[in-house]
Order: sequence, then C-alpha cells, then structure tokens
Amino acid sequence: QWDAHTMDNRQAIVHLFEWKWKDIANECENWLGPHGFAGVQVSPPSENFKVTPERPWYERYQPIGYGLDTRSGNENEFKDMVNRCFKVGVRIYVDAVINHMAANTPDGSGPYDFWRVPFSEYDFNYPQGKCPTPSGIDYSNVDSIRNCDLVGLKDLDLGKDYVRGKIAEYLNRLIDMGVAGFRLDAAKHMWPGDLKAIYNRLKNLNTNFGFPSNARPFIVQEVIDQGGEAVSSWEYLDIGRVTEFKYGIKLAEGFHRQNPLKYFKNFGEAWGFVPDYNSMVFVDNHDNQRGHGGGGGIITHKDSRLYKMANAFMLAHPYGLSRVMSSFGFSDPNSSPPRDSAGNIISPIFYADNTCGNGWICEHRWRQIKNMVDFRRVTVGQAFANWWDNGWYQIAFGRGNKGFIVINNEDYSLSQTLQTGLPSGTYCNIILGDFNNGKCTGPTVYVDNNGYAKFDIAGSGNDDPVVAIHVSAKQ
Ligand code: ARE
Ligand code: CA
Repeated sequence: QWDAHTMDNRQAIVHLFEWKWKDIANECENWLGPHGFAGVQVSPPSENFKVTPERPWYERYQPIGYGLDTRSGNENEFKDMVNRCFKVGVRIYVDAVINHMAANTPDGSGPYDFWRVPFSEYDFNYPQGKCPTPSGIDYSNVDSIRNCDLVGLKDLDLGKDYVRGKIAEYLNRLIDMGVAGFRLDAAKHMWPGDLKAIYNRLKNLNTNFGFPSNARPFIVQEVIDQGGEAVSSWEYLDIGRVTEFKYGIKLAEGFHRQNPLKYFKNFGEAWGFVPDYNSMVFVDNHDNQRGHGGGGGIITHKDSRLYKMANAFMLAHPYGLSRVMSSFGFSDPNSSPPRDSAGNIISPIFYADNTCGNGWICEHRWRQIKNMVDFRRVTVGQAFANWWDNGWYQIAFGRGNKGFIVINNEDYSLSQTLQTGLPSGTYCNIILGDFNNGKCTGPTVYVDNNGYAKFDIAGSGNDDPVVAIHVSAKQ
C-alpha cells in the first residue's frame, strides 16, 4: 500500500479538485498522459448531502451513501474516466470519506437513518456513548479525536464488523473499476487498528488495468500532524503512507525568507518528517490553501511567483511522493467550484497558451510546473547531489547525472559557475522554455566537459528566478 503503482516511471500525482469525471478523462488524454503525470487524485465520488443554495465544495465531504453519483458525474462516467486515463498511462486515486457520514440525513427521517447504505444509530459512535467530549473534538484526547463527530459529521463506529464490511464493499467496487488506490480522508480520526482491518479486506488491484498480480491498493492517509496533539502520523506508517503537512509549512518558511534556504541541504527526514517511502508531499492542499485545516502561511497559486519556485523545489527534490494541486479560483473560502445557475459544475476552457478559464486555475498546466513534473520522471532514482548555496537564499542541487536546478530567492542577482554533474552539452532551461523536436523555445545553458555551467539569474523583478535542466531536454 506504499506503492502508487504508476506507469512508465511517472512520478507526480495531480489533485484535480472538484473536476468532473468527463473533464478528467479529456485532461488525461490531452495533457496528463502526454506530459508524464502519474495519476489524478479525484474528489470524493460517493453521493453527498447537498448544501443548498450555496453548494460549497465541502459538501463532497458529507457522504449520505456509497452510490457513485455526484456533481462530478455518475458511475458510468467514473468508469469511463478510469479506462481512458489508464490507456494514456495515468492512474486514478480516490478520496475516500469513510470516517463519517453527513451531519444531516437528507430525507427528513431519523438523524442516523442513512438508509442508502444502510447505516443506523447502532453504527455510529456518539449514540452508543463512545464519544467522551460530545460538544466537540479535544485534540489532546485520543478517544475524543477518534470517536467524536468532526465538525458535527456523524462519526462511524469502524470497530463494528458490519460497518467495516460496508466500507470494504464500497472500496472494493472502486478497485474492480480499476482505481489504483485511495486518499483516506480524516485518517487521524480513525483507529489505526480499524483501518488495518478494513485494508485487509480490500482486493488486490484489478489486473485488467495493467497492475501486477497481488498488487495492493495504494493508501495515503490524511493525518495533519504538526506536533503537540494526542495523535501522531507515526501511528499510521506500518499501514500506508501519510500526508506530510510539515513539508509545505517548512517550504513556505524558506521561500518567504523566514529560514535561509541553505538549511534545506538536508531537507526531509532530518527535519522530523516521516520516512521517505511513507510520505506524500505537497506545497498546498485544498484545505490549507483556503484556511480549512493545517494552515500556517503556506504558499498557493495566489502568490504565483513563489508558488512556481516552491513547486520547482519539490519536484526536483527526491523526498516523498509529490502531489501537485490544481485549484479553482476563489475569494470566499467556502465558495462552490465554478457552476451554472442550476448548481452544476462547469467545465474548464483552455486557451492557446494552455492555461485554463471558466474559473479554473490549472496550476498543473503552468509551463514551469508541467516541465518540472517531467524533470521528476527523468531524474527518478538519482541521488541528491552537487549542493551549492550562497549562505542564504540562493541554492542549487542536482540529481545524479540527470538533472540540475538553481534557485535565486534573493533580491539581488545570482551569477555563479557551478558543478552540475551532467554530461557536456547544451540544455534547455525548462522553466522558461519547452523542449520540442530537439529545440528549446527558451534560453539554454551550456555544460562544459567537466560538468560546469555558468548561471545568471536576476532576483527581484524576475518572475521565474529558477533554472532547471535535465538530460531529456538536451540539444
Ligand atoms: C462543514 C462546515 C462545518 C459544519 C460541517 C457539518 O464547514 O461548519 O459543522 O460542514 O455540517 C471539509 C471542510 C469542513 C466541512 C466538511 C464537511 O473543511 O469545513 O465542514 O468538509 O462538509 C481537521 C481534520 C482533518 C480535516 C480538517 C478540515 O483532522 O481531517 O479538519 N480535513 C479533511 C478534508 C476536509 C474535510 C474533512 C476532512 C471532513 O480534507 O476537506 O472537511 O471530511 C488542526 C488539527 C487538524 C484539524 C485542523 C482544522 O490543524 O491538527 O487535525 O483538521 O486543525 O480543524
Ligand atoms: Ca472517527
């Protein structure tokens, strides 16, 4: 469950937050497949309580049953998406909301009458007296974190065999449809032993989708662990990966110039992060980009210059499995994704320069991020090497003899001759240009016979103070 089972060495996953299944299928074919993305984390596919009239994004985290019918599409559209993405080398990872059901039942019946599953009051912790702090979660109390209602969402008793069975049945249906694994929502609020029991009931991945026989579903558990609480992400490491929330916070401190980037020489486990093979990393996520959970000054698309720099660092750096965020624009943190007057989600439109419109941001289409996804694929397995820093906020590092990146996060210019570790030749700076048919549409970098190259990068006023080069974009 630690292996994301990606195809062709692909390395970076993108969260297409609130996208419709048919738009994701098209995006796999038109963009993600051709540009080497490994997979898509999709919004929860389970039917949800409709929060009217606003229809905020967060209603998707209020399940009323395990039928696959949401604003993103229906079951047939879901299956079609998994198939079409698979054909172009892209995996689907499902956001599984299994800790709780909605705060309200939609049908006006009893408060625990989730008849679509069905679940009744005997399947929830609170009515059985298992929650010690009924007025809300006390994050210093383990029983409270795991048995009480998270923001009023009805907390399921995953200790019950019947409940485990219903959840496993839901996840197994998705496995049959060809998904590669799951993001486990609110994992901190579930007992690791209960999760383990559920994972043990999951089928191997469907071999019709190119998975090897006996492949276990990929699992990444959402545990917000910034220290100081009764639950730690380390409790979940022997059953899957976890979201490493410290990563984006520390990255933001570095790029906001609150902590010199020179210290990032040993970024990763030495900083108290979970082990590499246990970790999913990201600059921001759908919650902390809008102040919903685990914030802390993180960098988002709204600060595009720093966002491109932080993503370039993440995608060049070997630690963790990287997830790129793809957002819709918002000013109100609770707003709906782009929608029509009937509340239906509207599709993105695409411009000639590959960016998106209709309210979608599409960070994954920004040239700097798209090309760094490719850098990560090209440099997979290569050692972190040839570190250089100026003592403050100018840094450079390579990945074996396959790739090299230089970042200038000072106001003043960087002008250095550095050892890249790369074979001699003329390389495309993939931050400023695309490499097509053997030609770079932007500036190039010359690496000499001894691996050295001269870098000149302006500081303030430069929208992209980064140079990245790799062996698959060499003239
Ligand atoms: C909404 C309303 C609530 C209302 C509720 C029920 O906002 O006011 O009471 O509905 O009607 C998302 C939104 C919530 C939303 C919920 C359901 O963020 O606002 O509630 O959907 O629609 C904790 C959890 C962590 C969780 C974050 C948000 O530990 O698991 O809170 N993250 C996931 C998802 C969210 C989602 C849910 C879980 C629920 O990613 O998108 O909620 O399925 C510290 C602690 C953290 C804590 C954080 C925030 O950092 O360490 O553990 O995170 O504070 O409280
Ligand atoms: Ca719980």
